[in-house]
Amino acid sequence: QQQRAHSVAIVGAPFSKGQKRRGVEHGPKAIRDAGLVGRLSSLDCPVHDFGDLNFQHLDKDEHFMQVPFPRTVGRANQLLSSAVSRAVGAGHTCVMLGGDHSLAIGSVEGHAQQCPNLCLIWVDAHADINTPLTSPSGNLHGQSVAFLLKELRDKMPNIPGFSWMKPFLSSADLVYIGLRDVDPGEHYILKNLGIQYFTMRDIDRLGIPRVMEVTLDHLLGRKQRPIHLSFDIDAFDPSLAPATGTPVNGGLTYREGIYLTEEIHNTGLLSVMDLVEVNPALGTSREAVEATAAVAVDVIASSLGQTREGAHVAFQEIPSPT
Ligand code: NNH
Ligand code: MN
Ligand code: MN
Ligand code: MN
Repeated sequence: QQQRAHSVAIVGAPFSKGQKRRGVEHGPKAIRDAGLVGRLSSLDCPVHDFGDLNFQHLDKDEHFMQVPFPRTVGRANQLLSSAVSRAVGAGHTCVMLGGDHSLAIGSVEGHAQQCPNLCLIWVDAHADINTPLTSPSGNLHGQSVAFLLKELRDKMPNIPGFSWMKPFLSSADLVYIGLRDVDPGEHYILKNLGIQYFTMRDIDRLGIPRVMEVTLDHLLGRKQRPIHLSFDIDAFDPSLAPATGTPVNGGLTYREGIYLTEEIHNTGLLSVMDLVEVNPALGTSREAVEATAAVAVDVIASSLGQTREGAHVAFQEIPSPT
């Protein structure tokens, strides 16, 4: 169905300390350079570009267990949380450009301040649900969801830098799409909490239309509520989106990704979207980086109402000659 175009706020989050590869902090610039603002303006959404947040690196930020830069990541997310909360509070649909996926902690938390009944769709090759005790890498971008879930409260140690937030999300209000690289501890958590997830195998078996039907019914079947879409670009196949830190073969096709986001737009309930893990330093060529950023722009535009069918915004009738 056709929805009224909401105003869109863009929040750039140039941050990379949730993982070990530098360069992902240049993601917001790469996505903007690929023409994001122009594309959204042509959808007749008023666009408010809030610019990029200014994150500080904290000195004296020792490892906590295996986790690098906990205070720096915690502080960055606190800043992002208030920016997202402000944007949503002002009535905008918010688009957060990462940066690495640890930023979803602050983005979802800030969204929840305004919309405590939100639900979360996590599109990713990875589940990002390690705790510091299960994580094989220590990296916080692989642990974001564990910070959000009430059910994992007793399994999370007190990580320095995160005392400003408490877990608030129920595992029933989360669906994963695109998984294909899940760590053993993560698999146990997914099964133990009974989380709804669709791996790439599930997409092969069911097809993306059925996956979206079940996803949206699971989250919205009982009651309509705001959607938070957290989209990791590595959900796509590396042939489409090579410029990312942890590519995994066998990802979403372009058409699956666009169908997924069209369906989310059609709910009329998208409230905040993250687009993360575009790393311009990792493409093998300038073309590879530009292709990755272009896919990111397409997925954002599609989430916000760009359709493959077209749209007759500028026409009330078929123009007649003379
Ligand atoms: N699961 C791995 C970890 O915890 C990899 C996470 N990397 C990601 N997640 N890119 O989306 O470190
Ligand atoms: Mn719309
Ligand atoms: Mn991720
Ligand atoms: Mn990922």
